[in-house]
Amino acid sequence: MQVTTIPTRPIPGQKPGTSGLRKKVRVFQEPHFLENFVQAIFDCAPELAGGTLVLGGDGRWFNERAIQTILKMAAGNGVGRVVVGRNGLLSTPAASNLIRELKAAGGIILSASHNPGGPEGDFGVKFNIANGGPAPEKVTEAIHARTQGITEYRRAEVPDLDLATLGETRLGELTVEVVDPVEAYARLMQRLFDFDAIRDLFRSGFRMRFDAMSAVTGPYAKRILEDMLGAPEGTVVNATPLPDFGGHHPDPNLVHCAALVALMNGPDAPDLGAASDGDGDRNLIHGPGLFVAPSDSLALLAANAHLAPGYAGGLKGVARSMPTSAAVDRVAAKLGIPCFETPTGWKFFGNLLDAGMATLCGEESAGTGSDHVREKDGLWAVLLWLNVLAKRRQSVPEIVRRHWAEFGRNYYSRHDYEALDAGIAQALVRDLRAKLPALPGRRLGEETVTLADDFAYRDPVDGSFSEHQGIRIGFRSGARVVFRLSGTGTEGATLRVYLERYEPVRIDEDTQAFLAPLVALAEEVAEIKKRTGRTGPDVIT
Ligand code: VG1
Ligand code: CO
Repeated sequence: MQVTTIPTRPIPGQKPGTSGLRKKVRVFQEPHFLENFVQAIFDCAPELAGGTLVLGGDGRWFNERAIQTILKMAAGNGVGRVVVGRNGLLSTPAASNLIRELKAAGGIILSASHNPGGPEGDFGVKFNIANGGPAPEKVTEAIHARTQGITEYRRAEVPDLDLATLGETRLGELTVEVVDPVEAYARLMQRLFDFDAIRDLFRSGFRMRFDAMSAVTGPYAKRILEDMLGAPEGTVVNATPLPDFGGHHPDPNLVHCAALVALMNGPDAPDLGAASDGDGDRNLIHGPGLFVAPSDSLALLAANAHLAPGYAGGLKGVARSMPTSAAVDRVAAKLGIPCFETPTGWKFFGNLLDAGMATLCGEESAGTGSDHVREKDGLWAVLLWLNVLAKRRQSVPEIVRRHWAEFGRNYYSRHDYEALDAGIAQALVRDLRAKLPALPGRRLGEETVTLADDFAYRDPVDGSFSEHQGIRIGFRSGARVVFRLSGTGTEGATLRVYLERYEPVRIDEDTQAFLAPLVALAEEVAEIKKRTGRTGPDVIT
């Protein structure tokens, strides 16, 4: 096997964001762009040499080409074994599981998650470490630093590999194994959940629709829901992964899941509507006539997890990202377990899970997961819901309303302003930050400010410190507004405004109407419309 060393030069902008490096497909297709970043990963993770690497992606445009390139580079960099999903497919949680089961040194996951795909869409590369989780900031920072000094990369001159056939192939010293992407993951789900009870639920006439959004979860959901759990054929829709996701945003929210949402609010709604995103780590849960906000879903799952065999022993603790609502905090208080508040992005949960300090984690952005892997997991959340429904034999709306009746309701919404001029968005945040010291004690509308800061986090396990993780303005009433710039977009800047207001008794208010006074305060203090010229958010979730 011949290994070539190819001279290259640093390419600016190879800084991983909230979840890996995301760029337009055409940027990744530019000469050396992918290779530089992948070589930087190999240079910063010497444990890959001689070790096992898990490799796969969500099947979007450029997935297979990138996999062929990474295989040649793995051979050129002395990796011992690469385990790759058939046809290059692996959902993010399934990749995390394989890394753990195989005791691999790490994994490379190719995805831009909920971002659109296709030749004009987005692509992404994420490096996961041996615990199965996204590389922590100190690793992603080292990779970025490496990209700025890179001078060459190594590639074995070998032909493309057949990714459609299961089995092993040798590329010089490297062994490549093509595996069924679903098998190990399905076995893991079987260990965690009461499949018999869920099978009985479907047998009793329970109806469900799972929208795979033409993304990676199709094959997983078909195998598990329809083949193993006996849901009728056709329960899973848009089940074939397409390189352009059928032209849609594979983002499971009220805007991009319009057909499912319409069905769930119609006269013939099934008992459960669910969906997942491009790479299978997010989930949407919708009951007949009632959307379950992700922050509420996290709280509900924490309160009911003991009904599933995998969690029958109880939870060690829970964790949520800072902008996620405090609904789960109330459940933790009742259970007498700790609740951690981390910055946005799954990489901050890894240490808590590894240290056995938390069992369940979640984010307001439709991500929920547990210590079974080190990523959020869309289908896992759906199966936990099914397990709870199978045991409680109550409808989704009934379970949610009982929860609110017991704990009160954290009304919650996120307003996104997308593709803003980056300069304007950064100035908005900078000026807002400058105003913070003067805010405490000030009256805004009906509210009095009690907290105004830029969230910083010290990891309780390794002491690492992360600053500028979102501006929080908290009020005496317990309501709050959070502002942060997205770290996953590829066009201009996206401003996210997170709104939350707790109400102990009135649980039937309309969310947007209930939060309207907070929206007005957010405008008063941040001048979003005035500065951006927008009349309102692009996406409300
Ligand atoms: C968004 C979400 C965040 C999530 C991240 C990755 O990040 O807000 O909660 O962890 O996407 O999710 P940001 O920086 O754009 O707000 V996924 O499913 O896109 O990997
Ligand atoms: Co995702």
